[in-house]
Amino acid sequence: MNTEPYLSRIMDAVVSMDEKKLEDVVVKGIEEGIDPLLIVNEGLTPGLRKVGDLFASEEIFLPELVLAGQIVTQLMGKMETQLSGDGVAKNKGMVLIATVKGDVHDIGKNLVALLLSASGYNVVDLGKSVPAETILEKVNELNPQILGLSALLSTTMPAQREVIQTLEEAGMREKVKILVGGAPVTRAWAKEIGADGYAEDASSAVMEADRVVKGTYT
Ligand code: B1M
Repeated sequence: MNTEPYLSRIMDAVVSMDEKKLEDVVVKGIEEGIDPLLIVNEGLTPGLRKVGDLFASEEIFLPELVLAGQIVTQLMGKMETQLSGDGVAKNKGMVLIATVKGDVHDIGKNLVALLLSASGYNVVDLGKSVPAETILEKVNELNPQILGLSALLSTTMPAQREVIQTLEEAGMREKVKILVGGAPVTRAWAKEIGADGYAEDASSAVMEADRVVKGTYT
């Protein structure tokens, strides 16, 4: 199958918020052997980005933004088995992951959690809008190798820094490697706030997690 027109059909179905059409197209593609991750990265995600652009330019409004988010969340829930792959029996360590306080975006964080889990990490997902104090408590309790912090709003990026400062103040910063991500987050921001790693998407989050665990992050 030529994937380009197929992926643009997926994008269109997200933008038009046509749940039935979207599911039909995705199911057909998976049956025909298209990589589910390609569907997410090059179909669903750009579709949602386009929805975000339409929202920003006031061509659509909050109810539509909510609907698009719900449709994609539900669909990705149904794709979980395919996205998890064959299930590798490795034990790479524990990742504690959360979307930071004030931020309820969790589609990307959930995808990162899923791929980390599929690659052999034991992932504990604290959910969305998680306060720094809760994260501190959980780091203390669970002693994870990696703490993953997602932020999708420019206004919640500082909450990533707050978590790092909270860990520092508690004398626990050195106990855990910190990986940050989310659409507005950059490697420069990660460096500025003292994170150990940054990833722009879920696949690179797995590679970055492997790197920070091995201590080869530069
Ligand atoms: Co919101 N929203 N939203 N939204 N929303 C954005 C982010 C926005 C860019 C849209 C826009 O205006 N253009 C804009 C932010 C602007 C800014 O801050 N610069 C925005 C806004 C303004 C808002 C509200 C303030 C709207 C309002 O109420 N007036 C509000 C905020 C609520 C809050 O959090 N307090 C809001 C609400 C929502 C919904 C709840 C309706 C819904 C979220 C549903 C949900 O997540 N369950 C929603 C949605 C769907 C979006 C867009 C359209 C799509 C986000 C998404 O899921 N993308 C988004 C537009 C955009 O991103 N351009 C937008 C798909 C997902 C797979 O990608 O999340 O980027 P992403 O995750 C990627 C990478 O970023 C990375 O890997 C992921 C997978 O590849 N990654 C990590 C993510 N976390 C990582 C962590 C890592 C590593 C990599 O390590 C730990």
